[in-house]
Amino acid sequence: MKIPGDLLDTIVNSKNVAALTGAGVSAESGVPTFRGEEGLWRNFRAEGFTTPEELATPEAFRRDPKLVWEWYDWRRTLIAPLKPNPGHLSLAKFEKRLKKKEEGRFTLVTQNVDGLHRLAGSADPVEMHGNIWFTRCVDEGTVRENRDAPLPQLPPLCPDCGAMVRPHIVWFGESLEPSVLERAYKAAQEAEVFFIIGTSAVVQPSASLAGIAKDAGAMVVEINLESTPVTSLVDLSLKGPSGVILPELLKMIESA
Ligand code: BV8
Repeated sequence: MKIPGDLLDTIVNSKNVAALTGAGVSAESGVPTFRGEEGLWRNFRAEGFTTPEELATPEAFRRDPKLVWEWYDWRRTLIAPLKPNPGHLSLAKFEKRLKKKEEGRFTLVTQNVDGLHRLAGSADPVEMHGNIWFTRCVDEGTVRENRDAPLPQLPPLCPDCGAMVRPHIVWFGESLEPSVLERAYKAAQEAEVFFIIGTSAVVQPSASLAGIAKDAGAMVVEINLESTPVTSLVDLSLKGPSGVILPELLKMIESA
């Protein structure tokens, strides 16, 4: 993998780094992406819904909570045995390495809900779209971790009040938690180097983070199999699987 010397120096000497990841980072762990050929949006057929993108909405949940839970239960059961791949692990190692530097900061912002960054050792990922292993009571709002896969009952009920619980996930048309958004914007505005990895960069507001980082003076690096709507604004575009590129990049940084 070739990286121009000046760009590599910037990465090696940076003290404040942020990364935004998408489903592509988990693809090599076996987690289906959303929009690819094998993507989730194509391979889950449910009568009455043309695309799963319609399933990931509060309207769908109001209309047919059992069906929406069948989709999430299917995904949870699929990803439960899966492990972080070298891409996740390299990001966790990079974070630890940076934090050893004086004033070193690394913020991992992810659109992924699979929890694999945490499993890989990332300390405190900003989970923009929530986490598939957490549920939220529709009445009390209580958030609980629940790793039953498959779930014994669909839809699952709140153990306290008996109301239905929903996935603790941000659906289309729902606003992201303000505190989560604030952390993500701050990370993009303050980063010296901003990585955007394994995302089709179509979902807002996550997709706007690369432009915010760029406008704030960061060097932006994209890692993806293909070009995306942000490729034209990045300083460095590394084409290939993140599970191969990230370990190689980390080796170059460590031996620089
Ligand atoms: C909101 C559900 C305020 C949970 C998800 C402004 C402009 C236009 C539209 C909007 C806008 N603001 C808001 C919207 C509407 C909407 C939106 O963005 N729509 C898009 C589709 C146009 N946004 C929202 O509704 C957001 N809310 O903004 O609130 C508001 C409220 C009301 C009205 C307006 C505004 C909420 C967004 C969250 C939605 N929830 N998921 C779930 O079940 O997961 S988003 C869904 O897509 C996933 O969560 C996923 O995280 C996300 C992004 O997908 P990617 O991660 O990028 O995955 P994808 O498959 O698309 O791409 C994979 C990429 O990896 C590809 O590029 C591929 O090449 C690459 N790849 C594959 N393998 C590898 C690889 N790369 C490297 N290595 C590999 N091995």
